[in-house]
Amino acid sequence: AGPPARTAPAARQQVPGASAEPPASHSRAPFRFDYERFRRSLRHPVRGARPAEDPETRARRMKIREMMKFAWDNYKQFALGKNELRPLTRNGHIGNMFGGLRGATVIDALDTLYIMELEEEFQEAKQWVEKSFDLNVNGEASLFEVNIRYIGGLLATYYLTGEEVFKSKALELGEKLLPAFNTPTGIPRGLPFLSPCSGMSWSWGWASAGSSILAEFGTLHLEFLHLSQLSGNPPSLVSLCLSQVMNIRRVLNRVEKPQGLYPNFLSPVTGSWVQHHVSIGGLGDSFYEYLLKSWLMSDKKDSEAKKMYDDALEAIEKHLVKKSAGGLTYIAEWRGGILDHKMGHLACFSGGMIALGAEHGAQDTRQRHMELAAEITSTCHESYTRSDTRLGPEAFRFDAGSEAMATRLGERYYILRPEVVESYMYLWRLTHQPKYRHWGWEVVQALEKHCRVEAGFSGIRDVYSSPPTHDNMQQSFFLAETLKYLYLLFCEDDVLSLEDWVFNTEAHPLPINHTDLQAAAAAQP
Ligand code: DMJ
Repeated sequence: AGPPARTAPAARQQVPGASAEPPASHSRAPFRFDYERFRRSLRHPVRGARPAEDPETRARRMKIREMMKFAWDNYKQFALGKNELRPLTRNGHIGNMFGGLRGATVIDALDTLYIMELEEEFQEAKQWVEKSFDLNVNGEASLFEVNIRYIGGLLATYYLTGEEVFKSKALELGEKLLPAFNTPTGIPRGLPFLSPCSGMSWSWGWASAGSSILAEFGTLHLEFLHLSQLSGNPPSLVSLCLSQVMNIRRVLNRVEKPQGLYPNFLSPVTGSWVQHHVSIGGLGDSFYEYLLKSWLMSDKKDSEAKKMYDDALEAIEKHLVKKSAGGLTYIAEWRGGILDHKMGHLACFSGGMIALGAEHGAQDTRQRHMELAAEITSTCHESYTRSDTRLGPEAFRFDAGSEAMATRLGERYYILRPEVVESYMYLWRLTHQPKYRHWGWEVVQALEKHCRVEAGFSGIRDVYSSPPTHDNMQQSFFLAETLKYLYLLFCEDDVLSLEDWVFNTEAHPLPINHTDLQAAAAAQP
């Protein structure tokens, strides 16, 4: 076993339906999460009402549902139980991200199938989880990827359906991730070793493995809070682990931040930054997202998270937000004080995040942040419209005469990523400006034209080349995120309402804790 926890447990936060009392001792009656009470506390029906609606919007939504069915059916036929589908060679891909776990596409697809009311397909996925999802596996896994895809997907499906199997698998898997936190600072290492025997059996390889990544150790809070509360009383290993997740913020608050910015690499041994690379795209992205969403998920009680988000955004606005010669607003990267005028596709999620923060933010910053969010989303749209395929590259630049286009060969690919349509979905919900639906529909058409192949959807190697060459990979996040956000863009606002749910960084919805409504729900028989 690794070293013991180094910090006192942090103050517990609540999730809807959970007991108001922290599980302080083993002698209390066992805790049971009251699912019915949780459902009563939601402000909107999960799949929403369908009033008379514009037939074109409905037809577009149904088209996206058909794309989901096509992606799922092909995965099921050629790759069920593998992590992803290879649609050209019609077989499965396993990869090495999930440490022996299988079925990433099943778990990532579950809640999308449910939301789209693809009932038969949802049952197929559920059956696979019940009969074939094996947690007795060996191997080094990415803590971040297992958390956002597997734990997030299982938790969301439990909250949507109330089916116990999803909760118990999430809790069991959560315990297997705990060895990651056994480091001198409590900042987890990125690659814990999953073992069939015990969650505490692990490799010490981390000691030399270098630094932990901001977006990885900063993207645990939402899921671990829910795991902890669902595991209840007596405290399980997972619930004890929440104190470690809370400790991450303490380490981050202590360490000095250059110009108020958060570099992407931190040593889990010393708790100091390893190098000064700052990015709101890859390596940094979901850290900022989880600060804002932790506050929202706590029904705006977690003021520490909100302050950290506000301070970080202020520093980003001051040092990283730039305008190109052609008038496009973008967020640059920062390397030890020098700007790299590049935006990754991953950074395009920030339009949606900043809009969501603006909607709930202080009066004096609301309009400015909403404008910034709209400008960034528009720049990301430009990165799509400036390509021959109308899909955006992995990274685009604003230097040497270039505007919102990839300049390096290695940055021209598109792997079915969701971030741009994610921002369209938030901007649509928060402004109802028709352009966001138009832009989303452009993406649907481009996906159909360039990424749909005979047996599924594939990423492409060069967005500037039409017809493109395919990469033979249907990523699991295409089903979890890209298609879900597109579908929601053409839904009424009460389908997975932003008043009831926050989306984890893999688009798996987790419920907001409505303290006011909980009391009312508890009072009902
Ligand atoms: C997803 O797994 C998540 O959105 C993550 O936060 C970033 N990368 C992919 C999609 O691009």
